[in-house]
Amino acid sequence: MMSEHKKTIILFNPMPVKHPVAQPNKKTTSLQVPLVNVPLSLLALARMVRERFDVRIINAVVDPDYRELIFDACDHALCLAVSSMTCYQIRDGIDVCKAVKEKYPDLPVLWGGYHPSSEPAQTLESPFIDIVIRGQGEQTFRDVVDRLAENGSPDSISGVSYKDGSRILHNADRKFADINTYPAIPYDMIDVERHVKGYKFGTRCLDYYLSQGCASGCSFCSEPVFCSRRWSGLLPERAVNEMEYLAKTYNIDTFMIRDSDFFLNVKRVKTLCELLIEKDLGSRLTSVNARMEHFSRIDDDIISLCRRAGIHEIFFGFESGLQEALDAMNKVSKVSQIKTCTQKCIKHDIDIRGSFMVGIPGMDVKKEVESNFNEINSLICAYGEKLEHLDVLLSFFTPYPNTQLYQTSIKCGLKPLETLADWGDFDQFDFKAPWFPQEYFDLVREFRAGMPWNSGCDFEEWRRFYDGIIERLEEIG
Ligand code: B12
Repeated sequence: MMSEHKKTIILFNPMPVKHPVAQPNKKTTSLQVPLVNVPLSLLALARMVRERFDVRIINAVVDPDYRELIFDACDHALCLAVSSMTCYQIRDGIDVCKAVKEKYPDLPVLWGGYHPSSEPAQTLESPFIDIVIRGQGEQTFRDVVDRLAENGSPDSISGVSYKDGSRILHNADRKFADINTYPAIPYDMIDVERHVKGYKFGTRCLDYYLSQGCASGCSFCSEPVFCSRRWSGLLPERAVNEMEYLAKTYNIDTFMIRDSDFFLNVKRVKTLCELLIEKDLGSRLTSVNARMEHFSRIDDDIISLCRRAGIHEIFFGFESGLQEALDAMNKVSKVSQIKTCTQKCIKHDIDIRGSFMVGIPGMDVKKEVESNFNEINSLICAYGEKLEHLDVLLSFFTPYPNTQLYQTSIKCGLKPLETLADWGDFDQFDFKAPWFPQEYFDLVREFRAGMPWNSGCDFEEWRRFYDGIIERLEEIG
């Protein structure tokens, strides 16, 4: 069927940040947080409806004229579907939907993704949003667009919240699905060249994921709110075939792995690695997420296998050098596991990207800051002159909707965020919690700016800088 006979579905990924913020890593050629990403969320939905609808994928990060593209598609559209995390995407998404609703008041506007899934009722209180799809989107989205195509309402479709006049209704949750039941992510629906980026080990890096969800219950994280600690992984054979296809079709040398809990099933990881070795793709896997309590217990044989299969970099959410903070985050991990993981990675020539945060509500701030500085310094000392093999991200704790630590933050003085727009305008960069004193806040920023990847300093310069910072920390309070 020609596309003009099909109804149009507009899939939109708003800008995640107000201004480009990607900082170059001064020890490698990569950006700290590459903004250009394959819109995996939109492609996951598009694969379910592409046969029957004319699907337009609009990604603000690579389409600077995204507003015009959206308006051009609205005339005969069935719906506008927006994906949003808790960040500036909300503000950009609201602005676009407001403008669209002014011109096309009857065009159904759907929102999905982590933010609307965490706060469905508050999201629907926005006058520019009609339907929220909670959790995994694939099947629910397909059911909703089919219903819209018949001019029906989304009542009884599980996983949906919607407006009926002035009432907001929530249908039952949808069961977490096995991602093997869906077709492959349709990379052919985007211009892949515009999404290929340089990353550390190579020049042609592409985003890919092979599991969804997370089984852990960290109290600061949106993942348990989003998927109720469910997890589903692609069968190893399928994942490896997909990677082989992508590597060959698009000449990809590096896959940036977007899973939240890659090492959850070690037996599966082993099979996957054996298959990757057998295929000999020559591709590297980077940013592979590992939980330190799992990784610190994995046998050396398996880690060596991972390295041979192409795993060159692991991302650890170390989160804190203070045990009380890890406990408050419900991390189920020990500070000592940071060292164990580091030693294992150094032994097997796997780089580390590790993230830490300060500002957890209820902590003794001085102790918290000091422990984090110490732990980061220990990591830097473990790598010495080889700092291009390490990258540390240090941020301030930011409350996310409906998480346990959001509730704790309110008790500790955070003003509740009462509307969708509040979340969109909430400055998550360097969130300054009311319980976090300004002088510590400034010192943490100075420490972060001085870290080798941000300042470009060498190991000796770092040691001098660190001693100076610790002296200043002692003087506070
Ligand atoms: C890639 C990624 C990014 C990319 C951009 C992604 C994008 N959408 O534009 C970048 C690197 C820019 C990014 C940025 C941020 N990210 Co991010 N990111 C991810 C990551 C690793 C993968 C997302 C992904 O593509 N997954 C695969 C797709 C298929 O899954 P999905 O996005 O969940 O989509 C499914 C459902 O959510 C739903 N769905 C999604 N959108 C829509 C839309 C509609 C209409 C429907 C019906 C359904 C639907 O259906 C999809 C299929 O099931 C996730 C963690 C994870 N594993 O998911 C974190 C994650 C989404 N990010 C997160 C956060 C917090 C951020 C930041 C806001 C903060 C930060 N410091 O990281 C920043 C933004 C500001 C900044 N500093 O740049 C949180 C979200 C929490 C929340 N409440 O929003 C996550 C879950 C990580 C975490 N556990 O904390 N991120």
